[in-house]
Amino acid sequence: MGLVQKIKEKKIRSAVIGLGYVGLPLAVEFAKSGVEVVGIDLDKSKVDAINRKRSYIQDVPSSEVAELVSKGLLSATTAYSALMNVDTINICVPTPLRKTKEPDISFIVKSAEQIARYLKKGQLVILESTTYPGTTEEVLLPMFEAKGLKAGRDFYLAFSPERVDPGNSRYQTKNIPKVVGGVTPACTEAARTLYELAVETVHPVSSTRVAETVKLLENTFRSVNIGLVNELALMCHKMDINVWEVIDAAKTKPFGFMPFYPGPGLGGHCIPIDPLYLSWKARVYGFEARFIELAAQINGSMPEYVVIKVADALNTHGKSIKGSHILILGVAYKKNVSDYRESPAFEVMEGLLRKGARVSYSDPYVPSFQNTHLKMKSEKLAPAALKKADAVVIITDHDDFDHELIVKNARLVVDTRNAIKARSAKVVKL
Ligand code: SAJ
Repeated sequence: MGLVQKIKEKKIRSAVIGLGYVGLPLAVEFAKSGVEVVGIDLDKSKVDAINRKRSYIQDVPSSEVAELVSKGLLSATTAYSALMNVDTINICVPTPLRKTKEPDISFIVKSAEQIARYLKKGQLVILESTTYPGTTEEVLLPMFEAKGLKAGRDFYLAFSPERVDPGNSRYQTKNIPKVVGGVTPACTEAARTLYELAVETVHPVSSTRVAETVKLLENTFRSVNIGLVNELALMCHKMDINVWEVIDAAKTKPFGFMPFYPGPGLGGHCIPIDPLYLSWKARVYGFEARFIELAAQINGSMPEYVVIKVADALNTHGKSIKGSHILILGVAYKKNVSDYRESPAFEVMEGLLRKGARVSYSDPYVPSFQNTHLKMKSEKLAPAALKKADAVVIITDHDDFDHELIVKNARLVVDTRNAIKARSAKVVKL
């Protein structure tokens, strides 16, 4: 029986490499469809948690993991040798940037090296990690065909961008349309058949390169539009126009407009990074992706702009940053999440500290953090903490923040998210 038929009859075993916010939900969806899934991760604590029927991902209930593990439909291991006994393999590993702002696909390569060791006829490999166009066919394909196997004939190889949005209760793995492109039509068909077991809508495209580029367009679209409104905010400040009022009015247009909002910078592990994968590859072809680079520059300049706004606001109170105590509200990279990767809050804090300020923070989602330059604990957001600060800076507008308490007790508020709706002389907007 061919692989496509085996998939249709669910007579397959599947592996998911990388059990993070993408891999674990995907493994659970495949297992819920009735397929036996083995998760592979280098992190033994993740592997142990799953085998002990516990989830560590906000969007995956432990009850689901427990039920699937009890039924023998889900297990986890650190041993790549598990790849010998599976029919399909999904790669869901991180793709960060190097310090040089160049793509770091080392996690993909390490996974592919392990897959190549065990690759055999009839297997399907799908890369999901966000990466530059060409990765699947220029990096993975040669590694797999080096064994003498031929893609599309002996094994199948495809790319399918992950679209997981952590914390999004409306859109989860099952109901987010899945784009998929194979090295050959037979590869696309095999990958499409697999996803149709677990995902409501599958959208096949003609190649892996198209599928790789789809994801980068989606996130570059956000980065460039955020850069546009950040530049608009800088312009409106110069012209003494309320940019927030402008955007709120513009979004009354029922078609042809999508609101984005200025902010203290671009955080997270997608939007600041994905567009640079695209511009890096374009440069290899001698093409300068100017929109992407300009957006990255503007978005990257926002933390420093916030520091200037704080200095100007303190100045109106006859104070300098030097010697002032500044309370930062919110260090997560966006509202209502605990993830603080690439958060602009840290650049703002470091900018203030360099100018001689004393800095503390309060974030109900981040009890403490440590990164290369800073190690701090969150303060409880109480009147005393607000009163003792010379300035309070809202960096992340968590819904949990009590705006009345803040405005009542703070001496000065720099609001970079337009979180405070009530008009107040002590609130300065971005
Ligand atoms: N941001 C702004 N202004 C905006 C929107 C976002 O300054 O108008 C900032 C956020 O504060 C954050 C950064 O940009 O620091 C990224 O925010 P985001 O809303 O794009 O959220 P992410 O990074 O979680 O993006 C993810 C992406 N999902 C995937 O890559 C699968 C993105 O494609 C989603 O559209 C986005 O979630 C979403 O809509 O929540």
